[in-house]
Amino acid sequence: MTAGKNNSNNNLSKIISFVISKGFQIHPDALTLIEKIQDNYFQVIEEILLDKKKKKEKSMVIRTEDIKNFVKIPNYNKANENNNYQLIISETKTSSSSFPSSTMTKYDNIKNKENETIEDEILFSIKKNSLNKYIEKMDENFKIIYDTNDKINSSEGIEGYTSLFRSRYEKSLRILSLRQDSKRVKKIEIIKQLFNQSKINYNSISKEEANNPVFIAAGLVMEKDIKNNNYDITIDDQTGLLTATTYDEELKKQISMLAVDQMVMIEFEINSKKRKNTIKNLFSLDVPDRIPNRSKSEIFSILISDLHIGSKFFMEKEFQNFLEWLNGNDRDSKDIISKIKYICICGDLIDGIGIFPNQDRELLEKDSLSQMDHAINILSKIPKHMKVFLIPGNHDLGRRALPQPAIPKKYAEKLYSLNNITTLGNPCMINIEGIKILMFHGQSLDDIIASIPGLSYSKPAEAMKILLRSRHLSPIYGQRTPIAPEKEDMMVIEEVPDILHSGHVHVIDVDSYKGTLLVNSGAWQSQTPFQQTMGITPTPGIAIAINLSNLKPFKIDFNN
Ligand code: D5M
Ligand code: FE
Ligand code: ZN
Repeated sequence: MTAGKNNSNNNLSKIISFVISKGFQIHPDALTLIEKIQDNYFQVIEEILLDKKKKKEKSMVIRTEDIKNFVKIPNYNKANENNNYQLIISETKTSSSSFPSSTMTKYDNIKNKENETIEDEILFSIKKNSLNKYIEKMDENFKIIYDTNDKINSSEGIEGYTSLFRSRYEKSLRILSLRQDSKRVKKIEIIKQLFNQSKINYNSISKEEANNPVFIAAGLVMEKDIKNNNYDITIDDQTGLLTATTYDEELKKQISMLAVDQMVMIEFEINSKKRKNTIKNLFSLDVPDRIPNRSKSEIFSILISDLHIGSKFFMEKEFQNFLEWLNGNDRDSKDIISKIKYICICGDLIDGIGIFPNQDRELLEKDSLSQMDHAINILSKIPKHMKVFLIPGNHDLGRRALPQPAIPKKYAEKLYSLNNITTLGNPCMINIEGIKILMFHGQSLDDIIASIPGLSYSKPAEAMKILLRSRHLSPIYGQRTPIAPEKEDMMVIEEVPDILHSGHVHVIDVDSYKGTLLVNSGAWQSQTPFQQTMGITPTPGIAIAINLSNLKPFKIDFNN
């Protein structure tokens, strides 16, 4: 080990000890970041802790956002983040972005931001400090990138929604700013001032702009209006509203795929005679084409969701088959079982009560706490060396509105005593073995399937693509998906995942989009009378296993 590395380990140890001595913890990512500040770590940490105390924050963890809010860190500014982004894009151009099995060797060149040597350094210093919690986490090689549970702090009323949408707009604008053409984006208010629809203000507009009045505006979609031959779209960018029109078939199709309230960038030409703004181009945020991360060794994660324990339709026998399989040594799948280290459960663990009218007719257990006991009993049969990540769905205990906090401890004491289970909020992002998994139960998929032509319950991964394209997990506001008036919009997909895992729809579907693997992990509940009337045909009793070394998915069927 070099002298530099030793120094660095020393510093990291000191930072950890200092933070712990103050009764706090520090997220490994935050540790990496703070180490980049040359000399004033302790001052920065003191200030962050003081600020946390002032704000009466519940979380006792220092995270990267805390540090970014406080200092300008050398070598870790936006430009640097963009470089990583660029690197990923350019690598992607040379290889396929579908499932990587056949192009594996090409992946070796890509430096994984999460896997750089700094992690070894942290591990070393943490071990030296014998901080059991961290050792446990690092040995298992997982990190929680973000957990909405830590940030939930619902504000009330209209005030809350105003700041929620402002936050959505600002985060979306930050994502847009990675595009070259976004430099031309002008505020709607300014465009209106410059070009007053009827007369041009030649003092404030360049000659070129006056002769060729093409502008770009970016805002959240307010309204989409299909006329006979044309399609009107209205956007809001916090400074004003702008309506633009198109007769072009391709653009019309593009508009039909946009969700109301998602961010969009419109290039349009002003025709003052006709008093019309004609759309020339339309861009949604989307995700860049990229090559996903992969684990160094062959490790598997199981993805499941929607058990609905307590429902008459919970397929307990099939789920027991699954548990036996996990615990046993089935000869055909021995190779996989021995390599399973993680299980992600994407919500609707129990069926709950009062979730929809007359639900009690469909319940075997009519008390959600006893359903939860039953569920804990079942989860305790998962082998203890497998790490379980559990998020809530719309049937679970706790708040219903998104983002949802983790299943509250007060309803599930025993769940919290199972050491291999980590309960997280919905949505959340974890990093296991270098793979970023965005877990989201999928409540908004109902709204997306209902409002975007061509989508159906039989192919939920198609609807999941809309989430990635709009860079938002619940783009449409005001339909069936309840959204809480949080100050910050935590549903914006700021960081592009390697895997997007959802459930809710009860139909297994696997696909990929620009390098991200999309998994809807089905259910363990057979068709309910309601689903029958809706024409939803679930595909229950199947688990998805992902080989994290190449993101290859496998369906494992436990129906007999
Ligand atoms: O939802 C399972 C699927 O069935 C999901 O796509 C919604 C749909 N569903 C279920 N119950 C209802 C009601 N009452 N109204 C509309 N749509 C429904 P899950 O969350 O598992 O119940
Ligand atoms: Fe469900
Ligand atoms: Zn659900």
